[in-house]
Amino acid sequence: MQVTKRQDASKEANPHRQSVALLSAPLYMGGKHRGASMGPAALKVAGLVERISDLGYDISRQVDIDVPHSVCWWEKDSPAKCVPEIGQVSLTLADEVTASLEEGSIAIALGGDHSLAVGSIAGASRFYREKKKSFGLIWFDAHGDINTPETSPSGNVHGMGLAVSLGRGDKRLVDLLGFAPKLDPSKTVLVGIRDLDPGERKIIAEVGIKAFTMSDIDRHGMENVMERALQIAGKDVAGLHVSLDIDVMDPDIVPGVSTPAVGGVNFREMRLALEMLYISKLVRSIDVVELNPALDDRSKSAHLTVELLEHCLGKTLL
Ligand SMILES: [Mn+2]
Repeated sequence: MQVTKRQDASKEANPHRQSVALLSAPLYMGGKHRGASMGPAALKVAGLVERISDLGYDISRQVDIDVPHSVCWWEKDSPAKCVPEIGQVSLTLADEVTASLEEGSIAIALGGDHSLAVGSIAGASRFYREKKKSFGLIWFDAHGDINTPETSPSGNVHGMGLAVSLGRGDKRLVDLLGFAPKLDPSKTVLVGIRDLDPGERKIIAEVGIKAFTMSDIDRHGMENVMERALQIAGKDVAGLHVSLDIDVMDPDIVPGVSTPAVGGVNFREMRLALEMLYISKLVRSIDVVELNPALDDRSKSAHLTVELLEHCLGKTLL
């Protein structure tokens, strides 16, 4: 696995400024659309690095994790696809996330499909575990991503990342870094779900995580939902991991995703949610996943995603 790094010397010049690590992991084997591998490049073309710098952050590291470009096949011994390849990328990403958190940077993992969360959450979990501290997770998604190889209709690992992180699924991913589970279910929250597989409903009930559906957002408003999400995931924690699957938003505004689901979050709701996360001062690591530039409309989704990420990092309207 090749990793290229560009260290930014400005951190030494401004030791008290907050820094951000940008970790590109162009995973595509977690789903059926190879275009997801172009996500990190499209976010950078849309001005991601410049916009984060303009907010006053130093970019402590930019890492491009090498993802194999051979197409993997179903294995006879597992209904989950491409597990060895995803596991290898996950290990590299986990190391980068842990190292970024150790140096005090906000770790931002740029996908790529949502199988990326297996590695990023593992890396974050190891960081808190070694410090004997706890952390919470807020996972924005149209889908549950809580399938196991047995319940998944497709075998696609991008629909299994939350289950893996909670200790369920293919052992090669569940046991990454030698410990499991990576998450405390009592501090794990799903927001925005509206498209679940039958097996996922059962698993959500069994593991006891909190799930806010689109109906909850419609009934109570995003502000209320996020207040409750922060009460759960942010209670007595040293930090929060935010896993943002951009398909949580409505495909009318974010068409560049592999698995669109109608009836999603609008731009103002998403901006509010991310502003509230910034105000909490708890966010230490972020995934931005499932942008598929091949399906986008003139980079509309990429630009909107960069704008939202800015709000998660402190951009204000006034
Ligand atoms: Mn997802």
